[in-house]
Amino acid sequence: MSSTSRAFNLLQKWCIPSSKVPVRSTRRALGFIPAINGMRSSSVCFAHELLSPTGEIVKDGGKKSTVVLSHSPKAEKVLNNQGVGAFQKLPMVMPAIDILSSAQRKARNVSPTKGIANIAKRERNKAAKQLDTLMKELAVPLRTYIENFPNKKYLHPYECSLIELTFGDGNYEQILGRVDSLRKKLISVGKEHASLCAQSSTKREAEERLGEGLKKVQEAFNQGKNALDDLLYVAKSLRAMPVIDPHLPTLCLVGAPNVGKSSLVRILSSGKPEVCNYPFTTRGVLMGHIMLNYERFQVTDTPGLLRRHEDDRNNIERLTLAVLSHLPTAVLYVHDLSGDCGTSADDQFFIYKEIKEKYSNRLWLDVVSKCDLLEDSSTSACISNELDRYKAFGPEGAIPVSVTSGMGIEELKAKVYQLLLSQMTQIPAKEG
Ligand SMILES: Nc1nc2c(ncn2[C@@H]2O[C@H](COP(=O)(O)OP(=O)(O)OP(=O)(O)O)[C@@H](O)[C@H]2O)c(=O)[nH]1
Ligand SMILES: [Mg+2]
Repeated sequence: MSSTSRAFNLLQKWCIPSSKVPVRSTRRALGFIPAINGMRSSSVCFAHELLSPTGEIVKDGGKKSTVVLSHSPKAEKVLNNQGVGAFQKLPMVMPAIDILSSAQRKARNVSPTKGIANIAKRERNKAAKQLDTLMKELAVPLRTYIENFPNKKYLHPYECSLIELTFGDGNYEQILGRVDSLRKKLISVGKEHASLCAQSSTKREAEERLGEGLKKVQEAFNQGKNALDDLLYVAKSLRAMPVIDPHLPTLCLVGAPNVGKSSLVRILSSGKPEVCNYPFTTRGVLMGHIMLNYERFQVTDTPGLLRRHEDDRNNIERLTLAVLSHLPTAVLYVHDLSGDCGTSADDQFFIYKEIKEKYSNRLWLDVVSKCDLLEDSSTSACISNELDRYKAFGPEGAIPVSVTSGMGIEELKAKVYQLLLSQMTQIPAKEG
């Protein structure tokens, strides 16, 4: 399977919209989603450990420990206190082809240990050292990645959800597992052939065994390098995600698809999400900021929610629920009663009731959008049925707005500001 079709399959498997993935060349897919901010990487707990030439971790005392994605309780505490931000600290993953060519160059430049007069001995010493260098130069970067990509267990729950929803459950760990298998394979093949070289009895035999060893290590690398391409894609996607600071007051726009959420984000904040007249234009969590009276607030745009059972929701919808569930946001719920968005008022009412009940503890504002398209409904003031009232006016207290005519926008801005100020008093201060 070619790299491109493999990358495409991966996108399908992970439910990532391929339209959002710019492909730089036919060889590699690039990341697309701007996202979030994280915690200390696992390097924290390996600060006193050394690398052996083979990329294994050797403790100060010389005892080997396996490369594990775990953290000491102390490191875990550090991680948890830091909140979100881990994705900004991910290691830079080098393309597989660059790792290989750099390792081959370094191996070629290795010279035999000085002072060996015997030609056969010198040659077999050089061959073993070259193979050892190649193996080390390939294995060490891989070990660094495995160590420094965070263990989901210690991530902020929001970041954990982002990984699961973006790449599919278990795929993140699976990719890291494949990188680790590749590392182990390289060490085993490299060691085996370095040992053969070291046992050569003539110069010629050492040269032949070196050639064979270099070939085998390279073959092993090429067989498993897909894992590195996938890890590179994961790193780029995660690093590009918007950074949400849970210690800043945040407004989250929620509603059915195509109701005008992104249009409002553009008017209320510095965020410039795409606006189009079709549902699910917004497929990831996007960010904007509001600066007001020297205070900074965050605004998140989220994918639309459809009327369906929670278990049937797709990963794009679940991103919205992840924001609501794991981040202390205030909600700006958008209702479109104009008939323009594609979700009926009945369905919007149903979704609204469900979300409002689930997140009843949130500070909340309702807006009825696209009011320029609505007829004057003042005659309906005496409606008593809740659903009919909703269809005419939206929920009680909803602000009628229109980004097209500007109606209600100043009132909305003032109320949003008040809401965010109230939210500020509820956010616990940053520790440390
Ligand atoms: N007439 C009118 N059209 C609007 C208004 N606000 C948004 N629209 C249009 O409604 C459509 C959807 O707007 P978006 O802001 O992309 O809606 P969304 O809720 O972010 O959509 P998704 O990201 O797909 O869920 C676009 O064609 C907008 O131009 C408004 O106040 N009046
Ligand atoms: Mg949108």
